[in-house]
Amino acid sequence: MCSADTFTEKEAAQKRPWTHIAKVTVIGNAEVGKTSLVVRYVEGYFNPKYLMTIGSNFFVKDIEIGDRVLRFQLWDTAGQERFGPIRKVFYRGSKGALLVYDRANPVSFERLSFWIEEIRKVCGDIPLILVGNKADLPVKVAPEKGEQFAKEHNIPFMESSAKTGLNVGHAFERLGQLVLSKLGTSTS
Ligand SMILES: Nc1nc2c(ncn2[C@@H]2O[C@H](COP(=O)(O)OP(=O)(O)OP(=O)(O)O)[C@@H](O)[C@H]2O)c(=O)[nH]1
Ligand SMILES: [Mg+2]
Repeated sequence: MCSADTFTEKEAAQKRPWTHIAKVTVIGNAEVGKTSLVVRYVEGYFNPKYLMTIGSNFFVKDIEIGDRVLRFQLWDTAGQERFGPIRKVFYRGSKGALLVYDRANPVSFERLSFWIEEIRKVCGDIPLILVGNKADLPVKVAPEKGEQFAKEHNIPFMESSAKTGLNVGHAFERLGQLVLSKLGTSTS
C-alpha cells in the first residue's frame, strides 16, 4: 500500500498549522482605513497614500487563541458606493466582520447603520466589532458616541490607528475570539 493511501483525514488535520478556519470581512465607508488596518495587521506597515480598493483584497493570518489556532481569511472590501453589488458577493460565508469608521470623519460614523444592515442581509447575526479608526488625528467623533452606538447594537468597540498600530491586533483578536466561540467545536 502506498503511503498516500494511509494518509488519513485525521493525520492531515494533525499536520495543519491551524485548528479552525473562518472568513471575516472588513466593512465601512471609503477611506476610513479598512485596507490600512488589514495591511498593518498582516504585513506590519502603514502606507499614507490612498489606494482605493477595487472589489476586494484577500489576506490570510493565523492567530493563536488559547490552545487553538484560528486561520483568518480576511476579506477587505471596497467602501466606495459603486462597489455595492459586488460587495454582497464577497460577504457570503463570512463568520464575522470588523466595522470601521473614521473618527476624523463624522459622515463615516453616520453611515454605520447602513453597513450593519448590508452585512446582516447576507450573513445574518454574525459577530461584529466596531472600530473608530485614525485615533492619531484630531477627533471629530467623540469616543462616547462610538461607545453609545456599540452599546445600542451590542457589539464591542475600540478606537484604533493603522498609522501607529494602536489596538489593531487587539481588534482582530477580539473578533477572532467571538468568531471562535460561535464556531464551537467545528473547524469552520
Ligand atoms: N492618519 C491616519 N491615516 C490613516 C489611518 N488609516 C488609514 N489612513 C489613511 O486614510 C486613507 C484611506 O485609507 P484606506 O485604508 O485606503 O481606506 P479604505 O477604507 O480601505 O478605502 P476604500 O478601499 O476606498 O474602501 C489613506 O491615505 C491611509 O493612509 C490612520 O489610522 N491614521
Ligand atoms: Mg481599501
